[in-house]
Amino acid sequence: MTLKSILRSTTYTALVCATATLASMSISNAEDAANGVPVLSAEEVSRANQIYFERCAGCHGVLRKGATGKPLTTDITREHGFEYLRDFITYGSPGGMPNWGTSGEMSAEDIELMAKYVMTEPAAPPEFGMDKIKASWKVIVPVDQRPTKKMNDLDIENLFSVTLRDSGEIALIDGDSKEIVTIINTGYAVHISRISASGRYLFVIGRDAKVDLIDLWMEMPGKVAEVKVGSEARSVETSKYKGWEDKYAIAGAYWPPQYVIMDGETLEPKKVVSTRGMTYDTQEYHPEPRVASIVASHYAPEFIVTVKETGKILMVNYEDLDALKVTTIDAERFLHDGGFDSTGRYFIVAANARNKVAIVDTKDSQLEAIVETGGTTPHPGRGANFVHPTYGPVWATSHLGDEIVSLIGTDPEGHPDQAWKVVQMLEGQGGGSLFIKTHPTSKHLYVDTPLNPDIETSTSVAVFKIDEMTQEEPEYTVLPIAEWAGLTEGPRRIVQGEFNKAGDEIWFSVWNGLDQESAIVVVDDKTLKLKKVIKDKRLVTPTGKFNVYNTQYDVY
Ligand code: DHE
Repeated sequence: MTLKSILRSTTYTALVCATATLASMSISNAEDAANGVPVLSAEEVSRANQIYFERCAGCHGVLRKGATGKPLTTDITREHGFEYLRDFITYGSPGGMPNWGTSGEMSAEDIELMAKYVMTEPAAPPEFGMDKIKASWKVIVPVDQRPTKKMNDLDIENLFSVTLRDSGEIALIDGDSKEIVTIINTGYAVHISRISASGRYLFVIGRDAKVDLIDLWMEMPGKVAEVKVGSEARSVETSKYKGWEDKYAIAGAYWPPQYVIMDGETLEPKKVVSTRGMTYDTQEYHPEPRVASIVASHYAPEFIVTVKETGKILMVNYEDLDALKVTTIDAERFLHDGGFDSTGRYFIVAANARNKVAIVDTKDSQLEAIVETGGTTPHPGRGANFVHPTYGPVWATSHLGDEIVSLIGTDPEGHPDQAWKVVQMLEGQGGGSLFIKTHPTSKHLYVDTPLNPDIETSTSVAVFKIDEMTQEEPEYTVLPIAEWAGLTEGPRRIVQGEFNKAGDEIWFSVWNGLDQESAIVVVDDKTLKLKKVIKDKRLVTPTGKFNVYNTQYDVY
C-alpha cells in the first residue's frame, strides 16, 4: 500500500483538496514572483498541502501561527529564505524539529517544495459545523442489536489497542499470548485510543477527526459507530464520573478549533463548542486555538479540555448540555499533553513551548500551580507517577528539546515542601523524547527518545532505577530495542512504552517507515531483558499502545 493510495482512500483528502483550492487562489503569481516569493503550480500546492497536513500542521498550526513548532508566517519564512528553510527541514534541530531529510522520511525534492510552500501565504480550510458532523455520523450496529454480555473469551483488561499510524488502522493485541486478535480500519493517521469507564467501549481518533467506537464485547470486537468532529483532530475521551459512566464522549479538534460532545454509546453528536477567542495573557483574539489533551474528571461530571494557543483549561460540566457550565482557568499557552497524578485528583499538562506544566485541581476546579520544568519543551504523554525514595510521590516528564527528565512533587498533604516543585532533574540520553513511563508495581522509569537525530539514541530507550534516585547523578541503562527486534533498516524509532495490566512487562513500538518492517518489543520489567518480539506484516507503523485496564483507570 502506498502513501498516495491511503490518502486517496480517506476523507482526509477533503481537507487537503479544499485547502489546495484556496491556497492556489491565494498565490497571486505575478505579484509574488516579483517579490521573490516562490510560485507553485496547482499540482505542487496540492502535494505540499498534503505533506503540510501530514507532517507539519500538528506542531506549526494550520494557519502557521506556531505552537510546539515555531511560527511559519510569511514575514518570518521569507526573511529566512529558501536555503535556510530547506536545510532546517533536512537536518532538524536539537529543539525537536525532526530531521525529515537525513532520516529518509522526506525526499530532497519534497523538502525543496516545502521550503518554497511555507514562503507562500497559508489558507484557512472550511468550517465543520453540526450539519457536517451529523452528516458524517453512522451507527453501524444499533445499541439494541449489540450483545448484552461479553461474547468472547478475550481477557479484555489486558488487551492492547495499538495505533497503526500510516495504515489508518488499529491492532487489538492480546496481552497474554501477544497474538493479534483483529485489525480494525479506523481513520487517517490514527492517533490515540481511550477506553470507556466500564471498559467495554474503545474510542479511537485519527488526524482526519474521525472517531470510531469499538465494542469489545462482540464475538469479534468491531466498529459500532463513527463520526467526524472536524477535519483535523487529536484527542478523545469518555465520561468517567460516578453515575455517568459510558454516557458521553468528547473529541477535541485542531481544525476547526472546537470540541464536540457525543452520546457515549452511539456517537450521536450533541453539542459543538468553538474554542476560538482571546489568549489568556495578552487577551488578543486567536483564530486557531486548538484542542489538545482532554481528560475525564473523577471528582465531578466534567471533562477537562486544554486549549493550546489561548492557554486556557476548560472544565466542561456535562450535566446539562443545554445549559453548559464551563469553568475557564487561565493557565499557560501552548498546552499539549498531560495526565493525572497518582491519586487522579490533579491534572498536570505541559505548556510545552513555554517550558512549563500547569496543574489543575479537579476536585476544587482551580489552578493549583504553574511549574517551570527546568528543561526545554516538556512532552510527558500522560507522564509517569511513582514514589521517590526521598521526595515521596512525584510525577515525571521528559523533554523534546533536551535530555532533562524532571520530577515534580505531587503530594501537598504528605510532602508540602516538595509539592508542585521540581525536586530532581535526571539526565537522560538526549532530546527528542516523547514519552516516559512507569507502573505502580515497577521499580523502573523508562524514557524514550524517538525524535533524537542520533540513530543510536532514537532506536533505544533509557531506564532509571527508582531506588537509585537518591544519588546525585543517577545513571541509566540503555536498552537497544531496535537491535533486539532484529531490524537493521529504516529509522526504527522506539516510541511510547506501555505496561501490561499486571505491570510486569513494558511494550515498545519499533516505528519504521510505511514500506519497512516494524515491530513491538516486550521487555521484562524486573530483569530488563527481552521477553518477546511481535512481528507481523500487518503491524504497519505501530506507535501508541493503550492497555485497556491502564487506560481505563488512568494507571501510568
Ligand atoms: Fe501525539 C498524545 C498531539 C504527533 C503519538 N498527541 C497526544 C495528545 C495531543 C497530541 C494533543 C494528547 C491527547 C490526549 O491525551 O487527549 N501529536 C500531537 C501533535 O499535535 C503532534 C505533535 C503533531 C501531529 O502532526 O500530530 C503529534 N503523536 C504524534 C506523533 O507523531 C506520534 C509520536 C505518533 C503517532 O501515532 O501519531 C504521536 N500522541 C501520540 C501518543 C499519544 C499522543 C501515543 C498518547 C500518549 C499516551 O500515553 O496517552
